[in-house]
Amino acid sequence: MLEYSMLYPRTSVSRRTASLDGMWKFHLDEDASGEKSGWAEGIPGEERIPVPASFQDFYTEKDIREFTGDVWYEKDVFIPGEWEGKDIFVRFGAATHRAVVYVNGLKITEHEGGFLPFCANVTDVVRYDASNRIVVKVNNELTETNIPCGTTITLPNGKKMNKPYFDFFNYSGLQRSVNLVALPKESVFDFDLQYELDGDDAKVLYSVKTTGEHDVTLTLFDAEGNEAATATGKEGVLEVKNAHLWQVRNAYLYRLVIRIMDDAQVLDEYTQEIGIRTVEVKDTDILVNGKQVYLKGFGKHEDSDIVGRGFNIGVMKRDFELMKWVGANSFRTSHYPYSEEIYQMADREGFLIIDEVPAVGLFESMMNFMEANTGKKTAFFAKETTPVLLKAHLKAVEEMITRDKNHPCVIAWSLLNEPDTSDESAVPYFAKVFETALELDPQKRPRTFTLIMNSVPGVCKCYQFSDIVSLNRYYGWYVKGGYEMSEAEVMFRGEMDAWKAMNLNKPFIFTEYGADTLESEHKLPSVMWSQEYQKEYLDMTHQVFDAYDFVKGEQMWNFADFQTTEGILRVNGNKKGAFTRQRQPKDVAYILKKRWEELPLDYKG
Ligand code: CKU
Repeated sequence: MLEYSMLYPRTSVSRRTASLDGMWKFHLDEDASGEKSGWAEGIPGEERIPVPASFQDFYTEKDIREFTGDVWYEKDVFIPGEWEGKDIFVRFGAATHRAVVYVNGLKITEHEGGFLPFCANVTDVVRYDASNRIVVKVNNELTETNIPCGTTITLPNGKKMNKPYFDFFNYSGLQRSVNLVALPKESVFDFDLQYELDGDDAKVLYSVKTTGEHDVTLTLFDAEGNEAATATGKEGVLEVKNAHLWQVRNAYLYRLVIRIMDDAQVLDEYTQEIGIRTVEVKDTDILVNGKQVYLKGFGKHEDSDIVGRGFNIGVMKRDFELMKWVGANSFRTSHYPYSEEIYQMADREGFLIIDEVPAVGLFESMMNFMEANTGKKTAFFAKETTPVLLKAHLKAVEEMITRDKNHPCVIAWSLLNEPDTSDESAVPYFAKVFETALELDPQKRPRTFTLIMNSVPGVCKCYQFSDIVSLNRYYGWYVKGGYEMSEAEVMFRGEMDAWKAMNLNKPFIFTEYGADTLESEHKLPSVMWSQEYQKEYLDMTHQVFDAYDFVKGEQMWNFADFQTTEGILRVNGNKKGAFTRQRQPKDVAYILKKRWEELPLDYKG
């Protein structure tokens, strides 16, 4: 069991929350001397920075944008006297990639992994009706023993630099909301839900974990606020008559209220919106509520101007409006679990999410796919340090599933993105990751990982672990682009025929396909990088999808242009977006809109 509850912070009769978002003091620690210099008690200077946000894109100095090492944040917070007697936590939505938290000068906790929440239990150190100082040291170095993978070098001038093994800018800092949370001594710690549909009715099988011995009661309210079911006991069943199902792009949310009772007294109350729906894979179908669904959508990023990877509520809203406009019904949280608010919105809007753990870069070098066809022998999982990486990976899987398991929008777990699967050493690693996810998920959702371009039949040693086989394919871009596109199509069909011949009896989806396209470039006839070429590339690729019955979904790379490390393959970022980074459509968005509005939800069903 995790040390602290992953439940989203909410105020109720028994719970209090206070947002700590806003301006925080900020300082770079160029020579990693913060602790020695007493920064745990307070950081020097008067610089202030917004939270949540990546720290990189506010400043005009390149040394700040590229800064690799420790950055320190500080905020003084007043803790009300009425909270005395409760358990007090500082909850971080995420700190990228690792953090140490000090409160009133004392070290309280540390956390490894930059995309999942953690809490500092400060009950024993806070001063009530007084100001308390929170200081956080955040470190953004990349290693091969934590996810996402990369390395950190020191330049001859003494400055450190990140070398990601992945294709997105190493944004970091306090990129998600920070909350102060007060919980009663006896509180709801976690809960699990499973669904069974029975004609018009549904059963919600539940189990609740609390920090004490008192009994719990559950009440389910429908969207009008009427009571739909009740139950008592830490484990049991909510019987819902004439259940309204949560459907794709037609969501219905119930409100679940969990109470810990001491006779008539409510010791704790926690409320969450839930959706009644089932998910399963059967033969080559993905079924939601027993009905076939075809996935249409994107691989996304949390990425926007100025705030970088910082959660931005306005960008979230715009992204959902664009996804609805273009006729999408799903997205993958490439390449890390996103901010919790995004899942809440997907629950409400009826989008399907493939939830991805930050296991990206498990293949040396960022442009690994450029080497993929050179025949170079690689064995990422045969390193001496692999057991350390696996431990961090499993912990992230546990945190992600615990955090996200009760969202109806989450229909599958993506456990790795484009790992090196060409060597046998990957097999035991995959076995452990896939088995752990199955154990942890009460709903036993389908598991997948995305296959890099050279993970083809005969090479990939790990596709058998996937319940849904997810392919990232760039025939016509990284392979045989431009005037050789017809040859790309032949190769693409060749690969698909090979998968077909294997008769895996599993659904296949495309989790990536795309072509870099500059919004400024138009050219007739097309050239690579022009808007015309992106359309031709998509048309060819879609024709191949349509030719294979076992292909049950398409998520284009990428929803929008996004920032990457600078280099000769990227023009100020990855430009494969259907939309620009400012969320305006490229021409191709209209092609997608036409196609996706025409394709029925049960396409190929
Ligand atoms: C994307 C084999 C392709 C790997 N894929 C990963 C993703 O993060 C990249 O942005 C490729 C790309 O090259 O656009």
